[in-house]
Amino acid sequence: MFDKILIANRGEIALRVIRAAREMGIASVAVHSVADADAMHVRMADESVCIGPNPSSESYLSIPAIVAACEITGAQAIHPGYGFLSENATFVQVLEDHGIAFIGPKAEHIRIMGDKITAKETAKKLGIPVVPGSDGGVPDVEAAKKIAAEIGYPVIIKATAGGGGRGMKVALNADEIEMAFRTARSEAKAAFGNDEVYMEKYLQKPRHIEVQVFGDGRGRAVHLGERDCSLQRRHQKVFEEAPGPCITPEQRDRIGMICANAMGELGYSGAGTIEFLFEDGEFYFIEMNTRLQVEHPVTEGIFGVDLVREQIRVAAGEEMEFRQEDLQLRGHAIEVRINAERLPNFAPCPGKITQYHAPGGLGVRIDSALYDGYRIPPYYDSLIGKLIVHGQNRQEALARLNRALGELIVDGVDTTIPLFRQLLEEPDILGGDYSIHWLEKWLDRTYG
Ligand code: MV4
Repeated sequence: MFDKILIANRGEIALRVIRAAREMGIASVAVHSVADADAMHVRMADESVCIGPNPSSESYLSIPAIVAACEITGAQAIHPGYGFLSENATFVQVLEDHGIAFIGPKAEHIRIMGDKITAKETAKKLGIPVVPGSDGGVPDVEAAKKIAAEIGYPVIIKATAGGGGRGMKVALNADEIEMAFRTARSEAKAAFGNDEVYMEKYLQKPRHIEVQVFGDGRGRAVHLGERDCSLQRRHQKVFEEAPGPCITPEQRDRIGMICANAMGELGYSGAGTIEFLFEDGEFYFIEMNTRLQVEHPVTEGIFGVDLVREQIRVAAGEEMEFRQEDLQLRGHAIEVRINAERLPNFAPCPGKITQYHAPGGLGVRIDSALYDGYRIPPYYDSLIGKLIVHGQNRQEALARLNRALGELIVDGVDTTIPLFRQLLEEPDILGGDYSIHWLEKWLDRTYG
């Protein structure tokens, strides 16, 4: 096992990794930008290194600065958290060249899943159900028209290098396809420097269901059920729950085993998430995330496992601590993302925290790097904390969430907390009856 690991991230996820390391008797090294000198992850780690100025491009994204910090402190491995360098195959390769372990998947698997066409081809080969669509890239408008006629309208055109919703265009009928194709291509070129696009049947009212997988890198892999992350605004998740309120135990076992077997065959290592659109009882693969996700605590809640500890174990070459039959789903968990943002536009709202009080009690977890008097810098993501609740069933989890939100105090900046109090009064939310478009429609209705 490692003696010391470096965390190439900041905020709540850096704390999450430091906590797992500490429980394992592993020393932690924090890295930080100038603006983050007073940040909680720096205070909580055993050691810290300033790696550069405020812009992430010169600090949290700087591979040379992070490798240097690792060599200076003697850390044997790096946990990337999410975002930043977590899905950067070049970074993983550089670490390997320097004899530093990466706490995450193999560079090859990050690369495969980073290219959406290759990801989909790979998924299909491994027996994972995919959305009907083009076989690979669509070269021109003529080809787009032909394929759309075959699969039927509406269709969606996506950037190969995209993901997370950027560079997508919908065509409802043949009149719209030329425009959609040209726009998607030029936006893809501008955003990713790669104008390749592919096409899929457009699903009109799906839910976003993602399956948590975990592999030992040597052919054994398990699944830890699904999360429903349909409540999103502009492709940013705001509310996540597990298990999915509309997924039956049979559906869970079936898609879960398909995913686990696929990851075993791939030799996947560590935590991963396979994203599906779910409509009319069918799962359709859209992409795979080769990292630990923001919403991983809801899965930890219902399975009672520590996914970060497991990531560290597997990266150190140890056996996975659980087998599929050990993983028993218990109860229901919900996470809400506390962002420093001002409604109705969700404009980032950095500033000084004048008062912070975290809720507690049975089934309540707060993952946050906030403290009284903390100054949220304007340079990074607006996520300042996550409130995660667990209950014996969905109804209990909802009541507990409402209770915990009532105890939570974050003063000095605007946050998304009031949004969640409002959402918990909506019959559709209480009933679990929502699709990927529900939140944006509700926001339009509520705030105009
Ligand atoms: C789709 C789709 C409908 N049909 N693909 C958006 C993010 C990216 N991960 C995939 N996305 C979508 N792909 C087909 N064939 C609708 C979306 C989509 C969406 C997906 C998940 C969560 C929220 C969303 C909001 C708008 C569109």
